[in-house]
Amino acid sequence: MKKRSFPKGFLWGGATAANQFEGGWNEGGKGWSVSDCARSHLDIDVKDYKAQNAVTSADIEEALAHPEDEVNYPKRHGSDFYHHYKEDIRMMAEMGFKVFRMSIAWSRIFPNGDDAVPNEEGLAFYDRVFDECLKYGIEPLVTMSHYEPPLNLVLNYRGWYSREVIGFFTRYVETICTRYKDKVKYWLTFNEVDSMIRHPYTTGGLVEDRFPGMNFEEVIFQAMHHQFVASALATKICHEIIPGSMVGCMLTKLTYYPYTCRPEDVLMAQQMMRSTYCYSDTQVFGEYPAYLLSHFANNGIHIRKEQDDDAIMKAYPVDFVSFSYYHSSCSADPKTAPDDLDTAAGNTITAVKNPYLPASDWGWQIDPIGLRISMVDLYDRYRKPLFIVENGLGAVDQVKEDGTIDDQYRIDYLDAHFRSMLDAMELDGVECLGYTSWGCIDLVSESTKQMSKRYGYIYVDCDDYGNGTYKRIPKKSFYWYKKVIETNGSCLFE
Ligand code: BGP
Repeated sequence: MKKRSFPKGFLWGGATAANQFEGGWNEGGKGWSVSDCARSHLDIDVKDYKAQNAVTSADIEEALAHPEDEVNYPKRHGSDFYHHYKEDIRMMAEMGFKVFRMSIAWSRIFPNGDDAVPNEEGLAFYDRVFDECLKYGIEPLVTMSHYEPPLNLVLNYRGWYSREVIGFFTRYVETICTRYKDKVKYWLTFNEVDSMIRHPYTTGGLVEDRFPGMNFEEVIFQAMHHQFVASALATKICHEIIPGSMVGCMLTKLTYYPYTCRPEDVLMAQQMMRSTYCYSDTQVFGEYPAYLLSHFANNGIHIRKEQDDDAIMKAYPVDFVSFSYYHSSCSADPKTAPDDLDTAAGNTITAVKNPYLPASDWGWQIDPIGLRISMVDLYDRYRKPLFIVENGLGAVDQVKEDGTIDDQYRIDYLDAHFRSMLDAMELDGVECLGYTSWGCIDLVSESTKQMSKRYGYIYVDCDDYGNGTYKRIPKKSFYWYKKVIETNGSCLFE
């Protein structure tokens, strides 16, 4: 019997993001980004995402007043990739990575976002990083904006609500595509474009108290519109400057199951799935889906557009659909469901708990079959190649006496998800370009700002307070993933 393996050329790798991994936050000419003001709240329940991610103008003032504080602002140091990039990329090459997903910190290139000229030191840093990758035959997969808008755009333009930010973004995109046209061919525009609705500050640079008396949902959708236009223009620019380049959108794949077969719960699950699909629909089909327009009409949301916006969005849709998948969730119609249903945490969401699934230490419900369901759904919906750019298990890892780290639980999670991924490709006909494990090297959690929520194949000696040597230690999963890549997945079926 033919041994199962992934298609030839499948892009195995790992994923990071500057705001959580890079560090060097105030070095090399980099300006403040929104994430440099994202304080950790280790005293707040990790499942209370609203509290974890709420940022006010006062919070920003507090952060600005303490540029020396890297304890309460862990994203400022991340895993210090800025000073460890050669070693990190060498270790990725040791695992056999074909692709490395990372983001460029916008404020390292345009420190204030509205600068007339780019910061050469910033451009040179990423030149060195991409050269290291290509030295080992690793393709960079670059996210143009991953929770890193320059803070100045928040303070003086009210973030993506301002139409001018489209121009600042396209200037940034023109700069990085021109500079790296011979080094980077895979690009993503905005990380989890849908997340602006859940954390408008991190994704859109929107601070509610700067919009007094305004309908904040309308503010968010206006900012989202500007990002949709900017994403289409970024796709156009990238294709023009880098022939053969591929540009993807990036979606938080939140997969919901109806809690019961009661039609109300089935409808609820469908509506919840649409609450993220509406953003990828817009970037793939180049127009707002009817149900989002209905939502606008039924909720008095009016989007200001300029004359060419619709034509631009229609003319430059994305080439592939990338997404993050960590867990699945249940949903039930509150009007008919019992009011004592257990809840479960998820990726910046809280949902109804699925009694059939185990959960991670952070309450995210582990569901490898859900990955196959998600891939089939997305491929059937869009008929464009997929790319899984985030998946993994956030867990507490312990360094044993002998200096090793036995993360068999992470191997088990990934093994099951890889099998499911291959089922979707081999049995359901889904086209998937590649897979990059989230946090392939331990980094700062987006939602809780913890280092202790570790995802990596490589451990970083740093705790939730920034204490440590930042030494890198391969975990048991490092050697397992190396074998998976070497055998293109066939070792999973031995
Ligand atoms: C996704 C983000 C990543 C990463 C991931 C894991 O939404 O794109 O940046 O943070 O979630 O979430 P967390 O870091 O909260 O565990």
